Amino acid sequence: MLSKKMQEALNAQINAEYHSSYLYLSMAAHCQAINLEGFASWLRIQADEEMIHAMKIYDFVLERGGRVVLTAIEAPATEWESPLAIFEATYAHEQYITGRINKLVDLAIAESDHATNAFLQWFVNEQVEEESNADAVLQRLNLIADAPGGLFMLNEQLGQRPAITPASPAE
Ligand code: OFO
Repeated sequence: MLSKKMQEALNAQINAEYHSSYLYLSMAAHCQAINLEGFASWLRIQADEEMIHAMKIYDFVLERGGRVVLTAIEAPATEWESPLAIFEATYAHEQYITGRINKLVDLAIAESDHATNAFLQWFVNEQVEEESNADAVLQRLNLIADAPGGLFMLNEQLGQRPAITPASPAE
């Protein structure tokens, strides 16, 4: 059984994951509008991943006999100055999410909620990958600077990110 405080914190994280999804989908729409289809595809897949993160927590709350309470999702930005600005924002956002996950782990430990702590370790590891993925694109954009040929090639590469399966009930 989840404590009331843990349940509220996990519900807030469901919202944060959906906000992440909304943010990346907004970035994808922006990239589509400026004909960077590879960037758009990468970001759209990222948006799908975030929904899977949200649903993992949703299923965990239910499995622990908790109550899922969905709340309004904050509207994301809709315009960015450049692809570099998009990936600076992406990297900063993933660092923010890592901070949130760490606070959830701190709470689980403080409450001796070992099951939630164990569950959250998946997210701890996932955040290493999430930050690394965003940083890898950011570093390439920094290398490219203003060279359009480099941007074209990166756009092609990002377009090859494989799609993932949509969120489904807990496995
Ligand atoms: Fe991008 O990891 Fe979830 O939010």
